[in-house]
Amino acid sequence: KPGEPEIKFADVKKHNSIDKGIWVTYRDGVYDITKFVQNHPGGLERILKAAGGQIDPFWAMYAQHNVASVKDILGEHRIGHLSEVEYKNLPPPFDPYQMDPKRDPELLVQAAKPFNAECPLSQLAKQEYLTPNEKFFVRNHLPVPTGDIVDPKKYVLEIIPGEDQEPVKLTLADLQDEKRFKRKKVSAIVQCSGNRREDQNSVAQVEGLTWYTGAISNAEWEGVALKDVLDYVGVPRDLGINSELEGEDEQLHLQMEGLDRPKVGEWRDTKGFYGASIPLAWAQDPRRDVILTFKMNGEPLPADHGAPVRCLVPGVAGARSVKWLNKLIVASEESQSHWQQNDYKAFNNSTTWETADFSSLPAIQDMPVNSAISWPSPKSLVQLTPDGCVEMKGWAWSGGGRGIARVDVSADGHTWTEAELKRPEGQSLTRTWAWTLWTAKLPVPADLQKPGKALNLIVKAVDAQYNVQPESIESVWNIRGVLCNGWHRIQVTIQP
Ligand code: MTE
Ligand code: MO
Repeated sequence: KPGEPEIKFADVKKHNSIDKGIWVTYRDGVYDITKFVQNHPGGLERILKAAGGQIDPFWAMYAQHNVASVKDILGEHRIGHLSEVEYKNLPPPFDPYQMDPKRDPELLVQAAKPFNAECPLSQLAKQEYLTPNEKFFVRNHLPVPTGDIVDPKKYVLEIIPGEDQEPVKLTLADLQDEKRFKRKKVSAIVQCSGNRREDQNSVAQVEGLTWYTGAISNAEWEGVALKDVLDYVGVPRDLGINSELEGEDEQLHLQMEGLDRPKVGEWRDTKGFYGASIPLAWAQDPRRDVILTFKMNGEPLPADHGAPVRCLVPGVAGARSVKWLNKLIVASEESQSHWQQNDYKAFNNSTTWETADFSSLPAIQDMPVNSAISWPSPKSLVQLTPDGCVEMKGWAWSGGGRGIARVDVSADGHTWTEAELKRPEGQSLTRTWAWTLWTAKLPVPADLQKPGKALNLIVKAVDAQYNVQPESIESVWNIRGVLCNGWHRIQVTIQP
C-alpha cells in the first residue's frame, strides 16, 4: 500500500500476546490481527502459535488458507511492511514437508506440498490391471508421518471397541500373526472424489486441486479383514447391522484417525489429524471386504500410501481409506473431522459458498459410476485403422461393489459403439472393487475420415444397476468440484 509504514521484524516479535497485541507477517506484509484472532475458524489456540512471527509456514500447512477469501480477510488487517532487506534476510520458513519420501518423476504433480499427484496418463494407457506402486496416484493433506510412530517395529494401532471402553492395542506383528488373523487380499480402486475436477473448471471455476482423469489407481491390497479385528477386540459381530436397523440416529460408525498431523518446527497440532468414518455395518459386513492392509501389490505398503497400516475401504470415496492408521473408534457419531463434515459433499450447481450448508448433506461414501478415455490422449494426432476406425482405451468404475455392465463410445453423442470389457476373472457384478478396463474400435463417420479433421471422442459407462453417467458436466457441477462423472470427452485430430 502506498504510504504505509516500514516495520521492523523485531517490533513484530514483541506483539505476541493478546495483551500486547498480535502481529504477524505474511511474505513482506505486516498485519495486526488482534481483533481477528477470536474469530479464527481454526480456534484461538492455533493462531496464537503464529503470534509475533511469520504466518507463512502455518499457511503452508493448513492448505485451506490458500484461497482468495482468506487473503482478503488478512488484507483488511495490514498495517505496514518489512523492508526489502529485512524480508530477504529472514530465515527461510520451516518446511514441514522436507522429510517426505522420494517420488517417481513420471507422476503428474498437481501440488508439491502437501504432495498430490496423478497416475500418469501414459500409465493409464498401458491398461495394466494393477497400477505399479510408484505410479499409483497420491493424495496427501499433510506431511507424510515419520519416526517411531510409523516404524514397523514400534507401530501400535489403538482400537476403542465402544464408548467408555478401554483401548485395545495391537502391534504390526499382532496384525500379521496368521494364527490370530487370516490373511486377505482385495483388488481395489482408490479414487479421489475430486477426480476429473478439471472438467468442472471448464464450466465454471471450482475450489480444489486440479485433477484430470488420473486421481484413480488400482492395486492388490493384502492385510486382514477389519471385521475379524473388530471381532477380536470384542465388538459384537452384528452390532453394526443391528444399529443400522434402528435407523439413522442410532447408526453406529467406525471412526478412523491418521497419524499425519500439522507440524511447524517442534510444534505438533494434536487435534488436526486426518480423520474419516464409515458405517460400522460396512466395517463388519463380510461382503464389503474392508481390510487393514500392510501390503500393496505384494510389497510392504509404501510411505505415501499409508505405511505401515492403512484401512482400505473398497467401493467408497478415497477419502475414507485412512492412511497411517492411528486409531479405530466404534462410536455413535461420524468422524467430526473437517474431511467428513465440511468437505467431500456435493451441492447442486446453484449453491454457492455463501449458501452451502454442509450439515444438510451426507458425506460421500459409495461413489457413482464413472469412466475416462486413456488413449488416445487429448489433443493428439490419431491414425485411423484401414477400415476407418479410431482405437480407444480407458477405464470404468462404479462404487458400492457395482461392476460395469457396459461401456459406450461415440464420435457424435448420438450413435454409440460398445467397448470390449476386460473383466477380471471371477469378478462378480455385485462385489467388484477393481476397475474394468476397456478397449474400443470406433467407426469414424465417413464425412470425418479426412486428414486434419477434428474428432470428438466420448465415453460413458453403465454399471450393473444400470446407473449411467449423465451427459453434461454442468448438471453435476458443484462448488467443490467433486463427483465429476459427466460423459468424458476429448478432442483429437486425424493425422494429416
Ligand atoms: N489418509 C490420511 N491419513 N491422510 C490423508 O491425507 N487422504 C485421503 C485418503 N486417506 C488421506 C488419507 C484421500 S482424500 C484420498 S483420495 C486417498 O487417501 C488417496 O490415497 P492414495 O494417496 O494412496 O492414492
Ligand atoms: Mo480424495
